[in-house]
Amino acid sequence: MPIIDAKPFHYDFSFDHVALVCIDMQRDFCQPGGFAESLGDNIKNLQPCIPVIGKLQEAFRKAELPIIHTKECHKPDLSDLPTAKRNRGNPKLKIGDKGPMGRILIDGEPGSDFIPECAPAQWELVISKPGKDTFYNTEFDDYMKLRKITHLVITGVTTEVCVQTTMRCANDRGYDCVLVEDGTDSYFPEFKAMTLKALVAQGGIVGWTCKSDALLELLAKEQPGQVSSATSFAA
Ligand code: C5J
Repeated sequence: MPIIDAKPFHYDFSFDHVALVCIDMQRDFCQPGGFAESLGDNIKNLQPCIPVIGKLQEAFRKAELPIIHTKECHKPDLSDLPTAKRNRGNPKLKIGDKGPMGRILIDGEPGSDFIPECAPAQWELVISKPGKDTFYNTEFDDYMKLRKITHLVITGVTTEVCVQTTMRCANDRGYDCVLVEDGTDSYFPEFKAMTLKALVAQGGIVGWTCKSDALLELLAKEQPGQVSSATSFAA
């Protein structure tokens, strides 16, 4: 049983039942001219986690372990976009408006696509989600159950919004989640710090946090093909 150093205590899992989840590594959140900038957020604060997530993806792929990518986006006709969400914060450009990277947070537009450093491989599962919670109105839970995934290694942006929401909702559904501390970022570093603390408080009330090195060192010992092919997402 693989075990890694984590907070509030060690995290153990089986390679047959674990997946890497990469949340919303999209141009609209991480690059200039997207949704984040239209809300006045400083995208510089999201840059540190990008190479870390890239390394974790490489290691999970090499070990033939599943990776799931989410993207927060809406249908072009906005039928899955609540008016309250569209108007919240009175941004310069609202969801669905045309910006420098196409229509803001609309599925299929360049801005809603993944940044190249963290892009999915062709065979990896991509979940388009209309909310902050990856389970809301998506097939995520069905896929995880079908593949008997019980342990989620969570990365992505932003820590206290889609990442935290997804981890809490996963915890309520019985998943054991570890959030990678250097594999997540927020526009507000103080929110990131508080979220990391809150998740592991009270004996891991929501789950665990760990450093990427702990996972990378473990995975470096794994040879491709040693782990079960039952978790492969190849079509
Ligand atoms: C936000 C997200 N921050 N992916 N979305 O609106 O956290």
